[in-house]
Amino acid sequence: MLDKKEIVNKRTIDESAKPIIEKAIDENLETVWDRLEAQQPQCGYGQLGMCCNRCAMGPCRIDPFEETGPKRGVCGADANLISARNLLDDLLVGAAAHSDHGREVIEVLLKTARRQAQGYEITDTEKLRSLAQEFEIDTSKSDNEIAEELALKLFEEFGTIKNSITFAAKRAPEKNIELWKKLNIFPRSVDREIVEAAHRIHMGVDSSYDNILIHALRTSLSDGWGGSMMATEISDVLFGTPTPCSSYVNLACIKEDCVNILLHGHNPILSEMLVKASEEDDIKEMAVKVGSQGINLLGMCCTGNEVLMRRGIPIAGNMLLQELAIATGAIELMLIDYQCIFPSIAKTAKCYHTIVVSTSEKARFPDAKHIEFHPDHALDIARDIIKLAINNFSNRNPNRIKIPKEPIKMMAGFSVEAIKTALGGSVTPLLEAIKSGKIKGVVGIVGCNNPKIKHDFAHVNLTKELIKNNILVAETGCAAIACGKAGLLVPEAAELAGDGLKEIAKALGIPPVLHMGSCVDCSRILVLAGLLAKELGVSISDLPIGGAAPEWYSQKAVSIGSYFVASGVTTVLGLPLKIYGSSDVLNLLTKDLEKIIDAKFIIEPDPFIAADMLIKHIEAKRRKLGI
Ligand code: BF8
Repeated sequence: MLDKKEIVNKRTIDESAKPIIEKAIDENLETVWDRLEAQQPQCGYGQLGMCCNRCAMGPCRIDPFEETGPKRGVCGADANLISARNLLDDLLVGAAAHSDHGREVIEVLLKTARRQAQGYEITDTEKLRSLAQEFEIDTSKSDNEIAEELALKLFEEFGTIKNSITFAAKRAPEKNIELWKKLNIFPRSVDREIVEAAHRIHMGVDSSYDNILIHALRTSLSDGWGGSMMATEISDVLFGTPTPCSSYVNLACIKEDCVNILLHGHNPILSEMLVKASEEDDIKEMAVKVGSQGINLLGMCCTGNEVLMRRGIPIAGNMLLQELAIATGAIELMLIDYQCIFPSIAKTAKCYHTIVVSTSEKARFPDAKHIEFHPDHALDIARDIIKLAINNFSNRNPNRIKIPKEPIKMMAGFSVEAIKTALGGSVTPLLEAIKSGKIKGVVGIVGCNNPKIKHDFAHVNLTKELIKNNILVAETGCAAIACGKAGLLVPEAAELAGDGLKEIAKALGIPPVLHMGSCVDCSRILVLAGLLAKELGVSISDLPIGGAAPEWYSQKAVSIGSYFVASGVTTVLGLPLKIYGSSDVLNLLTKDLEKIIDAKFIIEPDPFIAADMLIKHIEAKRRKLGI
């Protein structure tokens, strides 16, 4: 039986989380770690990807190891088909989540252009016009006219008329496009690939596991070069393209003397309005009148990343900290939109005074107060939500407040545009540094937390090992937040890097680990890789780069990992895909794929071994390029 300290140390390396995990244990608050424990042992068939609950002849399960166990489901599907269908199911859900988020941002762009959205404006007109050029829109028109036409054209990226995703056609290197066309995985449109994926996994449709997995790659490309990329680009148009900024991270960003509002979820369209409303004088006065020192907006997960990189709003933590933030007893209101929000979060909040406000019509949560978001009166909605938080300040129980000390400083905002600016206007100096060997390569570390892995341990240790070996790290999502908390996202962290990377980071005054945004902003990593490959005249798969999702949990991460691989970026996953019941599927994704697309998945839970593998992979790519 472990004592409290041992339990805490087993769960996390985040010093700001440790005292709050202790508090949660003392207060008998159920958290994600307790629920994981209650699920033990988890279903072995599920872990191997060997159960199928797709139709009413089932549920069926395959026993791949026991000789006498069933080898086919009632419909006749074998282990290969069941695991491939399950994987595509996960992937298409993740791609849909990113892309539906993207569509909502485009809807706001259209309403903004038509002056039907309250509080929004076009912030980055330069990006608007450069996107207009990519979409062959006449740029002599007004910003609003361009924005309207662009929004309508982007909607067609979801449809079936054009049959070609524009960003994939225009931004990917020629060699990638050729290969995608040869393999018939060039993404036709966002909705088409996702709907077709859902169709293929219906009983009696695609019954060939490799054909299903090939379509999985195409679906993922429609996310990375389609839905996610549109979410990124149009968020930049509306709210500004991120530039390097400094802020703070961890649970110590919660302020005892302020009205604390936590912005949790993914889409910046409402949280941006909360930031705006919180700056209004009458709102500020109202907060002071209830005895607080003001309003303290805080981010969490990817909504947090969005407002961090554009507004410098401090970020309280990554996915596993959502319950702990509430357990500090000092959060007046948690605003949620969608994705990565525990379904039980409002139940958790009931143990404290925190009000959870759900805002999306498509994401209702039991026990949460629902205030539906509509862009046509977004600012009014934001004001109402802030007032609700202010009026809740007096309901705190001062005896139950515990806030850790020492927020950690971090830098964010490294969009591709910002990286180019830091390098003097192009990616050429980065390529020169790579050619000279000062920077050996680049690894994108992305994705989530997962209670099956000690919180932040894999992110932080993988990152440290890579920068020590002169590999520049680009991060998004909860990975970026983890490394922010570990003090790796400040220029001073260059001291932890190898000599070459240290020299360059110091000369530019940047951290050796670049925060590139939220999870939809993994598309920024694709754009950067595309630019590097185009400049060298090679395919993305020829570059000395890699990807990693060391603590992934979500279906979105399955899609991201897959579009990295489909784009030519070999990617390490810290937790296994649910494919181990089928040696054919496992072999295809972790070995044979390399022969087809020159990239593959590596499954490796140990971050030190994973670092070693990525370093070797990068060295091999360098040798092949002759650098
Ligand atoms: O989209 S990294 S836990 S918060 S899924 Fe979720 Fe994973 Fe965090 Fe952002 Ni991405």
